[in-house]
Amino acid sequence: MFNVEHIRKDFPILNRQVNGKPLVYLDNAATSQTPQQVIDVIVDYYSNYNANIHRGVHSLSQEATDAYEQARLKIQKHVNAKFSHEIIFTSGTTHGINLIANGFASLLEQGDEIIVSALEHHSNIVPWQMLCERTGAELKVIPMNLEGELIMSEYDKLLTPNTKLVFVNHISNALGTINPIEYIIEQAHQVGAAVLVDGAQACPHIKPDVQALDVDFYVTSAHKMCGPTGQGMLYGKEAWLNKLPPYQGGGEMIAEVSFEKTTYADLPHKFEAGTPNICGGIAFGAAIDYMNAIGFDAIETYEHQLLAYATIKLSEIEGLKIYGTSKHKTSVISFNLEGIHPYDIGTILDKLGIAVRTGHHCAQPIMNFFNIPGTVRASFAFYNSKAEVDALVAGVKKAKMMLS
Ligand code: 7TS
Repeated sequence: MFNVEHIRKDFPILNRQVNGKPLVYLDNAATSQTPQQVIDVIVDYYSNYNANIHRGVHSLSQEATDAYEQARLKIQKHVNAKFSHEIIFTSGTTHGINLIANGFASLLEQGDEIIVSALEHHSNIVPWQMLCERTGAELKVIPMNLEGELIMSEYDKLLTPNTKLVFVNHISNALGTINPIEYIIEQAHQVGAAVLVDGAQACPHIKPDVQALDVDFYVTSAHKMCGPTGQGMLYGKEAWLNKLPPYQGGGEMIAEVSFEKTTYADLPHKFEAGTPNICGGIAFGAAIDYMNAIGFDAIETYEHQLLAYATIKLSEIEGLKIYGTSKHKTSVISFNLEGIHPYDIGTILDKLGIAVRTGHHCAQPIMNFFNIPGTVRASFAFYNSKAEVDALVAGVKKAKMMLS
C-alpha cells in the first residue's frame, strides 16, 4: 500500500528547516531528493570498494566492476532494452543528446532535415542547432497549441523523405505535458527518420518500454529519479549505436591503439571513454530499485491525485493563471499571478521554506509563445504530501497579499 508518510521517512532532507520553516520541496523537476537507501549505497561504495573498473585484477576493482555492470543490467531491465550493451552510461541527459548529435554530424548533409518540438528544453534545441550549422541540415519545429500540446496535424506536414532525425521530449519540463511519442515515433519511421526521446522528465513518473515504443534513442538523468547528479543513461538500438562514431576518445573505449591506427571497443565501451562516475552508476541502479519497490503504477496514481488537488486549489486563487493545461500531463504546475513577477513570488515562498523554480526553466521558446518572462513552477514527486500542497497554496496567497 502506498503510504506517503512512511515514504517521507526515507528522505532525511525532508526533515530540515529552511528559513526557520519546515522544508516544502516542490522543485522536483529540477532535481529530486535522495532516499537513505541510495545514500547508503554511495557511502558503502566509498567506504568499502572504491576502485577503478574494467582494468584491475585485484578484488576491489572486480567488486566495483561487478556492481557497475549490475547497475547496467538493472537499467536494461527497467527500460526493457533487448541487450545490456544498448545501455550507455552518461553524465546525464545533456551528455546523451550531445553524443547523438555529434554522431549524426557524420551522417547528415545539406538538404537533410531535423524536427524538434516547440516544447523542448534548451538542451534539446542548442545541440541540434549546432549540428545544423556543422552539416547544413535544416531545423524544423512542431508547433504547440494554447494548452501546451504539440499539434500532430502540423507534425505530419513537417515529415518528408528528407527528415533524418526527430527529437522530442517525452514530458515537458516547463508545462508537464505528456507528448504522444508513440504516434511521433511511428510517423517518423514511416519516412525512415530516427527518433530520439528525451525522458528526463518522464522517468521520475513512468517506466518507459523502449522495445514497445520502438524508439531509436532514449536518454535520461539519474538525479531526477532519486539518484545522484552527474549520472545518466543513453539507450540506443544496437544497429544505430554500431553505426554512430564514438563521441570521445580515450581509455576504455579502444580495442587496440598504435600511432598508425586505433580500433574501437565493442558496445557499450565504445561510448564510455575514461573513468566513469562509477559510484554514480551504481547509485543509479539503487535509485531504480528504490522506485520500483514503491511501484510506478502507485507513483503515477498518487501523483495524479496530488496534481488534481493542487490544480483545483491553485485555480481558486483570483488572478492566478496556469500554463500547460493538457489532459495528459504529469505533476508539474507552471503559473503566474497577474501583475506580479514570478521571481518575487519565488522569493517570498522561499522565506516560507517552500522551494519552487521561477524563470524560463531553460525553455525560453515556450515563454515567448505565451509572451511571458517566465513562470513559477511547482513540481511534485511521490514523496510530496497534500499538506505541502496546502502550504504552497497558503504561501501563494500570502505572496499575492504582500505584492499586490
Ligand atoms: N531535458 C529535459 C526535458 C529536462 O527537464 C532537463 C533538465 C534536461 C533535459 C537536462 O538534464 P540534465 O540532467 O542533463 O541537466 N531540466 C531542468 C529543469 O526543468 N529545471 O532544472 C533542470
